[in-house]
Amino acid sequence: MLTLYDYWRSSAAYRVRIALNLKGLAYQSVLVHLLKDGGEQHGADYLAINPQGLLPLLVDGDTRIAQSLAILEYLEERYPQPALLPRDHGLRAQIRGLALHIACDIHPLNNLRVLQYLSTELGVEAAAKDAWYRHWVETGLAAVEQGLARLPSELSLGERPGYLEACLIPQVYNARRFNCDLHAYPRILAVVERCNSLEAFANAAPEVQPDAPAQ
Ligand SMILES: N[C@@H](CCC(=O)N[C@@H](CS)C(=O)NCC(=O)O)C(=O)O
Repeated sequence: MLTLYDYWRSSAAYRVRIALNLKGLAYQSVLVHLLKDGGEQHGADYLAINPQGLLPLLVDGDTRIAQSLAILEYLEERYPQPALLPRDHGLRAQIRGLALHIACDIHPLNNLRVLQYLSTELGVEAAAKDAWYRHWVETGLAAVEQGLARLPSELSLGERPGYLEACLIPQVYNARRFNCDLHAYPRILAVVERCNSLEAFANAAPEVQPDAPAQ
């Protein structure tokens, strides 16, 4: 049985939940609360299994993997069907490039510890912090929007979503949470609407996770 160290609002863990669901892989969750008692990710118990102190972490037997994209790559190699990436090498690289832009150039500027550092260590006011957040999300998604225009189909696997959508949908979830202006990204919005109507995405959504607060 696969084990995912997870938190309902972690968008990096949300990527992995989507990928697991798309592949039809059952998993059990170990919930790590990112806010309680200063954040359980900083506790000795969690650091002993993931010194990076971040979610997600996937455990598959003796294999323990940190970093959501490393996890997606592992799942793709270890459990190849159904595939998350297309067969064409050029297209695979293009898709990875877009996913990496989300995971390495947008998300890390706005993750919890960065936002906490801005306010608690640097004294950045809430309005300025929100502006910072929106700036990096909106400029990053503008590039993703252009990248989507260069793909041969609306979804990255033709009629199916995969690796790219597993990264994009959580990033848009975050963008909406922070009231980013998304009207200039019609391609992204169309992809989000299609994906969110699918079970694999609906079941990975933050608000339906076991540790999400009651609505
Ligand atoms: N590059 C990492 C990012 C992981 C990450 O930032 N995780 C966040 C939740 S989305 C986290 O654990 N934050 C805890 C913190 O910032 O203290 C990945 O893709 O897995």
